[in-house]
Amino acid sequence: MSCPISRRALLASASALVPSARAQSLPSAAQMATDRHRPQYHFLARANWMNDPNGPVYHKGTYHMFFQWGPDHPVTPPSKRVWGHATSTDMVHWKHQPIALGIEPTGPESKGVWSGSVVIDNGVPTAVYTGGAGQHIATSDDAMLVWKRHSANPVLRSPPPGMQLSGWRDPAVWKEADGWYMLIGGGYKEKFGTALLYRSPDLRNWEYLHPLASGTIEERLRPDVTRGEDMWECPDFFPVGDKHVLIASIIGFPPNTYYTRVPYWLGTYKNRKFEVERRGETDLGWGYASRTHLDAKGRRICWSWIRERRSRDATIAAGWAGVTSLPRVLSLRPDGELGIEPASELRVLRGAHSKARRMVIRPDTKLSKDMNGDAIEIIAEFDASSTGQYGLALRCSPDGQEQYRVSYDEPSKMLVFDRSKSSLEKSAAGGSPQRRPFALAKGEGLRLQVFVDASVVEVFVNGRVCMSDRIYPSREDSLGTGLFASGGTAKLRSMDVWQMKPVSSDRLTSA
Ligand code: DQQ
Repeated sequence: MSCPISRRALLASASALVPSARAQSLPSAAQMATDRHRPQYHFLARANWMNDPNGPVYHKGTYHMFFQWGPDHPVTPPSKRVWGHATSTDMVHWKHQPIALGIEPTGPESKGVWSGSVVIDNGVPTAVYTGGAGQHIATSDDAMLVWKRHSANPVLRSPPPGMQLSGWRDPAVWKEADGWYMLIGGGYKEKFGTALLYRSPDLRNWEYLHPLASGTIEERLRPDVTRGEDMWECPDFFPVGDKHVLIASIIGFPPNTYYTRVPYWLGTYKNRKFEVERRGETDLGWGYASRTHLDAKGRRICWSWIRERRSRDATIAAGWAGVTSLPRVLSLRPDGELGIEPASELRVLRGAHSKARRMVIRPDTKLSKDMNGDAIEIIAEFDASSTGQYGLALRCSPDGQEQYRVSYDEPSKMLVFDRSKSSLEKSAAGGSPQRRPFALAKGEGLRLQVFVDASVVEVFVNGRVCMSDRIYPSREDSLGTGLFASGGTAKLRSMDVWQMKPVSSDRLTSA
């Protein structure tokens, strides 16, 4: 199916590819291309603000990534949000495309185009999303470059009658034998978040069924959480093995003011009811608004928005904000837990390789200079017999004043992510170390798979959890990689480091 392109859509797309007048006082693409905090192999917008991944989908040999983009400014507001678009054949190398869904001159979509999904409806790519207010749909052809909004938008105008909600947005859509199903994220005012289940024969007419889950499951599964918090954003729901997984991004009290966690709940889905059996986190750090899709091999791929952790002024000066995580493969592990691992496609980026084998880790172990870098992948395996606290020091300055630490504290069975010394620039570092419970099974050694990419650190631990963080070392020579240990005897079994190749010549600042 092909859609005629309107004059307005053409203008919107063209202006998206040229910095707007408003953005001209901000850094140029050439400046951003030399910005050492801007990643080399993570997907990110050409410039300005980016947040949630929207409607990632694999269709006819191409991966499409839509995303919340504020094309006019590095922070929002002032920038309104539209659907940016990029395509890839391998989930690693991306090409920016014109805006898919831009701001409308009037109506609810004049305020912004918010999050949602893309499904293929009888061969027709169809976006289902929150358009400023209410749930909207738009259709496209196989290239997904030009989208046509449905004339009856919003196809769903308001929450179920009588429900007092603190939010109602970010539809996730899937197909079952008897039709389309959709979750909309919401929150019972002053109580807890929820994900409301709807059904439709045609993606246009929706019938509300019931909440698939709500914050009360948090209270039941995690005694330390007393309420499900304010609102569940960006829900997602999908099968993994013979189980189902629900994801929500929880924004907390006071209403809608701070992002908290992105838990997943794993359980059994039967007769439109979801019986939760376990919970976990899709990201222990600064990932948010996780969205999933099936890839060419039928694997479930999860993407998250990795937020900035520097001041608003520094963000504006940089001219860009927000990064998309690496593609993460979700699976059901034999032990019943959800597995989270980086997609093997990323190996294509591996360049020069260096390795270390078997050593007792000293308090401050220097490694070969070949392992240094700010665009590297590390796989470090430690002996199961290791005791005390041990781990990796990343982006270290030669004198150790700047460094980021990832470690395991064996006595307390905690993973520790410590950015307190990651930058001498006080507003870009700090925060007490994050400590997250993580128990190794008997005989199980710690395995850290770490991706460092300029200001991004992504850590995968034993294929069971991951964590993303942001760091902004002030010194250009903060490139060292090291090992450290204290309070016990820790042994490294093996460590492999690859220098990673950039995915573009200009840090993805152009098409
Ligand atoms: N961001 C979107 C909302 C969503 C929130 C708008 C989550 O639809 O609830 O950019 O980051």
